[in-house]
Amino acid sequence: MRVGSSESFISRGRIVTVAGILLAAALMLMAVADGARAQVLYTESLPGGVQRTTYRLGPVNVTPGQNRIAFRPISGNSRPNVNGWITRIKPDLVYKDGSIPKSSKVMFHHGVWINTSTNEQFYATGEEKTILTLPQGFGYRYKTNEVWILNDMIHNLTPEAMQLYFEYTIDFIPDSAAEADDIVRARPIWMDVENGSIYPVFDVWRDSGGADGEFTYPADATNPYPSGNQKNVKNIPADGVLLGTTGHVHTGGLRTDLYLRRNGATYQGPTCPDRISYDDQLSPLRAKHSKLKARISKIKKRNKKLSKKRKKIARSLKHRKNKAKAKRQLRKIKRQKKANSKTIAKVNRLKTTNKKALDKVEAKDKAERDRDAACRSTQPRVDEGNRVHLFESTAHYFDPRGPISWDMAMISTGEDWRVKVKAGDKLELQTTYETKRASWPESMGINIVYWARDTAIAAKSGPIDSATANAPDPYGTKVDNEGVLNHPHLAENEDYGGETPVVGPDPTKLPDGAETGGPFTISDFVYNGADFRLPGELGRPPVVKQGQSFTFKLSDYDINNEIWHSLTSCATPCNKSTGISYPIPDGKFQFESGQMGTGGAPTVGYTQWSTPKDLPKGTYTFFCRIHPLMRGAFRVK
Ligand SMILES: [Cu+2]
Repeated sequence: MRVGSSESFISRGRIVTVAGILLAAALMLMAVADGARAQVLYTESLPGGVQRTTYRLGPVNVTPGQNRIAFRPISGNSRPNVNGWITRIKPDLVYKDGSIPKSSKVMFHHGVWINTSTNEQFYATGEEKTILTLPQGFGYRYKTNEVWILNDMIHNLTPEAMQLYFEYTIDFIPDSAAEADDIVRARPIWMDVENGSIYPVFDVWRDSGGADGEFTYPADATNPYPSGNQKNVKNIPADGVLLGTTGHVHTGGLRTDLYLRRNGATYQGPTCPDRISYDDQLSPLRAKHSKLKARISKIKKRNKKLSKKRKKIARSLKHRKNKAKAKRQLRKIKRQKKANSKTIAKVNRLKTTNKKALDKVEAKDKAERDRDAACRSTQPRVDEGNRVHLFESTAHYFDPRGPISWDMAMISTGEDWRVKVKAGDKLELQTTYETKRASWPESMGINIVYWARDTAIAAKSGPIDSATANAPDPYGTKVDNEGVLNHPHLAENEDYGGETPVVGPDPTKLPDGAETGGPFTISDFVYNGADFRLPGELGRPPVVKQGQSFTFKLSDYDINNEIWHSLTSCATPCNKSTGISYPIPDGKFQFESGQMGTGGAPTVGYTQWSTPKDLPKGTYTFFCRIHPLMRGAFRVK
């Protein structure tokens, strides 16, 4: 990992408690300039007493290049106007005419729906646009007198200002509907590997983690929780049943894994018969096989030598004085070769016999291993003593280039996923990112887990569905299953980039620019003095001698207008078209400035940054993670 000269980049996370977040939210509410007026767009009646209503919140005046965390009230007009039950929420971010912007232009980076009356973060979505669907018969309790706040982050990747609206569809069963009596109260548990932070991120560096090219947080992190507080763990406060969950990861993310720990619990499931080991039979057969093989090749080598010797003698036969002696030698070689060939044939027969025996035992061994694996795949995965695996929420990438883009959806638990839990149980979350392709700064790992207390289930007037009634103990029955895709491919993600026309020439082929390390000022979405998109001499990479660094700073305009930028190394030439999966942080030599800016998350708190001094000679390309259209280059000589 290589980061620049500013130490604070590593420890920039501002840690606050949930109460702190709510206080910050209340303070920022006063500062929200955007009117939070909403419209009810349309509403329809579905079976089961469900009203499906689409609301709008906005307009939101999105400033050029913004990547800002905001808190805004979700007023009475933009949510149900009677008490009842929420069973589904589907999010979007739209233009005034209802069309959805391309993800390569503007992204709904995060949206967290906070109920400050109950202290619950009950719904969250990000670029992956997760839809919350509670299982049939369960609902999130809603009252008109509660205070709702939307904590959102709209990421404008372009220099253009725009007006957008949050648009979301809520399925709702009003208390007046007969079906409302039968709804069981479902509650959210916010699981987050960096829980408690207003901007709960961690950095993933290329080639970090395991040899498998994966980095798991917190397991693979060095000292992830210095305060000793296991942020990725939450207590279950009462006996109940888990109902469903979906993960949230950023680009590069592969999955989240949800676990449960119960003090003193051990594996209680059906046991698989011990695997029969064939090692005692296999090892002598394998040893014999390689020994015989070695013996054959040794004799073959000897024969080759003899052939060479024979040829040499035969060639020189004319000139020899003692022809008889030479002929004797030739006859002797012939005899030796013949004897060797005989030995080879004999050893080969032994080898064949042995190989047959070996194949037989190997087939038995494989069958036994397969049987054992198949049996174990039906058992709960209990590790580290009492930690049992509950669900893997996999990131499914539609992007043909793989896990490097936002063209993805998470795998959610299926309709029948249920887990019986007890008061005092602990949920634990971890998340895994790929580390072969690139670095992934500012990553997240979050799951909202919905559950119902046993008391709420018992209070239900109607019959309980069989999945809930028979919710299995995770130590006795395997509960993790394949799950279901949260949503299909979304058209707004079809702008991958990485193609021609290029945004500028190949900077590695440009002549040297000015001999200076700056400071270079970033303004108007240009790395002035080091931006290879500029024409002619202006676009030539600046040069320093090895051991020196380049310094970049934000313009006063950008600082004042909260236009934050990064310098993130990308693989040369880094000059292809901009899209949701190009460029990515895949520079051969990694450097990363962090999100330069001030005023708290998501910025690093400084506005000037210098490149590492240990850059090897060469031409380096970089881009801005916030505005990937920005590209720059410099050269070390
Ligand atoms: Cu930028």
